[in-house]
Amino acid sequence: MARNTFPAYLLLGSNLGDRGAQLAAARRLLEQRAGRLVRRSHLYETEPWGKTDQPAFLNQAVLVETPLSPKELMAAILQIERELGRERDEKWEARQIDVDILFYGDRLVQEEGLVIPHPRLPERNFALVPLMEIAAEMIHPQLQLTIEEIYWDSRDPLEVVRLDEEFSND
Ligand code: PH2
Ligand code: MG
Ligand code: MG
Repeated sequence: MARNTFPAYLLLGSNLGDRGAQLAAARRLLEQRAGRLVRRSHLYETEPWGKTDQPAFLNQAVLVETPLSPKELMAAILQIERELGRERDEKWEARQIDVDILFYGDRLVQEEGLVIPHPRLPERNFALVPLMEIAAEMIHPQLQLTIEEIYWDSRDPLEVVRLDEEFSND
């Protein structure tokens, strides 16, 4: 019998090494371990948010239909990040790969090390713009606004540039 699955919206990011290849590797491993990747945005080149003296990021939003619980999904993500060479040092340091859970259906999760929906989403165009491409009408379960409306309210000035299909690595 097929297990129930849940729609998890993830944001992939990389600003060290071969950024496009690392995002592609993360998508492959997510598909193998977390569930079917049913939607994905274009890649976006984004100015670094928070700690600004670091290289530009590539970011991408994806939708995974996952049978995993939020905790299991987070564990799978941490393992994938480790395998792709991520070393966790300082907060917001440059990284080969970062995979953040933005939404897990309309579930609210507040645990040590895992808060869903992602609390900083409304302040971050590098997440809102890719997510808007695949889920503009989705309603944020706490804010009761669509992703598009949250983006209209965003005051983040940083630039987010959509790349052409040919940069997508597959
Ligand atoms: N991730 C961060 C901090 N800053 N800036 C951009 N443009 N893209 C990111 O993915 C990003 C960031 C923390 O994870
Ligand atoms: Mg992050
Ligand atoms: Mg992260």
